[in-house]
Amino acid sequence: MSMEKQLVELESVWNDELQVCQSIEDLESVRLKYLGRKSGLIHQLLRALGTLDLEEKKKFGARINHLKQAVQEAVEQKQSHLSSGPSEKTIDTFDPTLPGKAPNNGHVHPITIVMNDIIEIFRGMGFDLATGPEVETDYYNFEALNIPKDHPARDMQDTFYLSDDLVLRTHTSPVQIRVMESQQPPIRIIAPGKVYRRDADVSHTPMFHQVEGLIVDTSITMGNLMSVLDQFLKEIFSKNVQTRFRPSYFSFTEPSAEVDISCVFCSQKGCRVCKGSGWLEILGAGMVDPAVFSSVKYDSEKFTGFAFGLGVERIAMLKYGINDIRLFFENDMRFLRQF
Ligand code: 2NL
Repeated sequence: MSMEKQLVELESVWNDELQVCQSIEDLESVRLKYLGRKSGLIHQLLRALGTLDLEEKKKFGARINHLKQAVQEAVEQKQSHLSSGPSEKTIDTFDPTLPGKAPNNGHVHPITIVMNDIIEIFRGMGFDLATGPEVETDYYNFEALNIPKDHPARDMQDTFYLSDDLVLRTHTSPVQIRVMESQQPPIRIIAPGKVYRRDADVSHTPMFHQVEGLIVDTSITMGNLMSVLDQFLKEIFSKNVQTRFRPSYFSFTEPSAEVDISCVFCSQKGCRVCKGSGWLEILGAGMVDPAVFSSVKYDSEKFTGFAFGLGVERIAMLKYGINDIRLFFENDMRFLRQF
């Protein structure tokens, strides 16, 4: 191609190429294409001058230098334009009326909600809160509660042993033993907290939450136990639920009872959840066994008391209609967001 043709071509396209640059990077590649030392198009033309005669050298040399200067100036101008503030494209497409990204708000875990509800109901009845260690000795977790060495509750299958003498507490009863050891009746406490058992399926997790309650005074009766638990269950579920007390056995209470509520899913017509019985088992309770009073050196001729224990996850599952306890601990936001 002749020098004339090449020059005309460059003169006609360089400015268009420069103007469409959107970024410093675009601009740099255009700059290299025209002004690059080794293979830039303008330097190629300058080198080609050597093959021309003197007249043409002068004529084209002046035009090429003129072009080079124009490109240099335009590149510098474009450069300062691109590096100062947002490009025209950004301004065109920025829409301040679009909604922003909403952050995830933190909120209270469903187990904490139900735990707080339970605590509030018992506080309303005059119970004080008591807490204690999650790592317990064999004595506080079992021995003081009249759970003998060969009792199935002590089985390695149910209990996390940390050593011969230390366990992860399997219930919050040891908290109540510690309170009774340190003060005389009257006692009216609830002991909420985490407990641990070697168990895992749709209704058991290795860690779960329990609330135990204890009243000790002169002349506490089974009637007191029944009225306190009846009132609690009506407050936590609905004033329409019925309660039922069935005889049971725990080594730390005598007599002992298992407490049921009328099924909250089928109003006692019989359904899958209550297995057609119309009743749901909800907690265990009883009159404190004299053997427990003797562990804490209370005079069981003078004092009587009642105690109960309930699982917070079980109550939350029944309140919210959840059929798999593990959902509480998977931290799937789609589940947790619903509460
Ligand atoms: C259950 C229900 C229960 C207790 C816990 C208790 C605590 C002391 C003395 C006597 Cl310090 N009893 N707690 C009583 C009855 C039931 O838990 O289903 N447990 C297996």
